[in-house]
Amino acid sequence: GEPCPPRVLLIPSAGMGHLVPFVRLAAALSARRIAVSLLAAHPTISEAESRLISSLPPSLIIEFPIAPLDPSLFPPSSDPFLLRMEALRRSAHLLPPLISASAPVSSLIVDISIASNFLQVAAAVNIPCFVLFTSSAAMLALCSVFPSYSPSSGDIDITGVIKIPSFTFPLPLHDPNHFFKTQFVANGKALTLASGILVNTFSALEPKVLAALNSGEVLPGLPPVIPVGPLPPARKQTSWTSPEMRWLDEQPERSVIYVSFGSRTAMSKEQIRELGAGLEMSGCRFFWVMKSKMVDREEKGEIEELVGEGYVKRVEGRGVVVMDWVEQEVVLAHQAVIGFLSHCGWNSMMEASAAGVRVLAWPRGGDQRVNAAVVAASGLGIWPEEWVWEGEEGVVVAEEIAKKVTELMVDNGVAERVAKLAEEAATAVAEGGSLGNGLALFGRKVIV
Ligand code: BUP
Repeated sequence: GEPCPPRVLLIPSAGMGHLVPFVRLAAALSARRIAVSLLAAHPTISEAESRLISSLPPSLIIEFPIAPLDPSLFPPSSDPFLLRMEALRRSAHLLPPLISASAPVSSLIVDISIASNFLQVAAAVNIPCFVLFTSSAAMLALCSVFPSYSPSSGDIDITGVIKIPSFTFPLPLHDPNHFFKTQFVANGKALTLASGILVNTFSALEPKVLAALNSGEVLPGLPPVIPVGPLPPARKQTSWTSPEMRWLDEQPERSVIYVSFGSRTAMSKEQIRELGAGLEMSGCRFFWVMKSKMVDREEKGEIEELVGEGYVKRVEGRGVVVMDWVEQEVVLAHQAVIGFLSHCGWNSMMEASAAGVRVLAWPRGGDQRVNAAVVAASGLGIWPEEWVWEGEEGVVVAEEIAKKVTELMVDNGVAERVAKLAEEAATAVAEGGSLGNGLALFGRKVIV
């Protein structure tokens, strides 16, 4: 029969924060008649990833038989998502035999968190390899310059472009022995091997950094940095419904604050109680996705065991609490939602800017403080910098949470700025915008 057309092989990393943007990119490429396959390693760490992969056409998936890690080399309490990333990164040598067994592959797009070894392997077999950077351009700047950073340098200051205070770095970067630091440095060093770096952001949100990444001011020798954000949802989910969505339908326009800390940030019981009390105290309507375990497979608790007996009844009508997966992009796009109390996972920030929803930033770890700084600088929202972060003792008390939630609701400056950003986000993904242009540029570089 007909020979298979060459495909772009997409190589996502562990966790929904990485899988979701890859699925969106796959849809955006397919819509432009670029054939794609998606590499998947089983079993996934979370149930949510497994469900998302199962919902895709099986013909899209290529199974990746990764090499297991030697657990004795890692601290027993290590984050399972980070361990999986390390296992994926170290399995790059298994790719060439897999590729020669499948349809011809024109190019690779690999997740930044596992990029280093894949970039080297791709160079060895002469296949163009792109990186999908799933976090902010600000984080890309940090990733680019960090390999030459020494702790005595203090804050990173790229004159006239961006300042990245060292207190905002992902915590393990301060620990010389942490394997995340080794990963991060290896990935940063390998960036110059990439044919291009696709970033899920848009120029109106991070204009200076994006320009400086492309002019060589951040790191000379970086390949083209191509903004493709905010990557739109892979499918229209207008039909998604649940009791919470029906509740949302009954709320006044732009009156509800959505509260979620992403797919892998657990919150202590003590902090959950303060947050619950704070939301109640604020008097605002709220939609709260509660999470007390890092991996969803372990989430078995009862809402009231965590937030206190009688809570759900007391806030009835004014607030809902769920301990389940919700279609966040649909919630954020709902007319009743005005604000988002968020950990600042980057996908969440892309969804908030596309929906014109203002953000109260409460970064909890990882890249989230760097992202929160983008939120504050761009006017997408506000960031109380002193709120408790990874590895710190204490809680943010109810009064403080109530005060900031109220502040966010009445902030007219932020309201104006967020509306403008939403317009810019729509332009970026519309016909003739940066998403289409970026993918066209990508296509020209890889297809014959
Ligand atoms: Br929780 C949750 N529904 O209930 P982030 C998350 N999401 O659709 P994270 C839902 O998962 P990293 C839920 O819309 C976003 O696309 C959400 O990614 C979706 O945060 C994604 O925002 C979560 O980047 O990942 O999960 O902490 O650590 O990689 O930032």
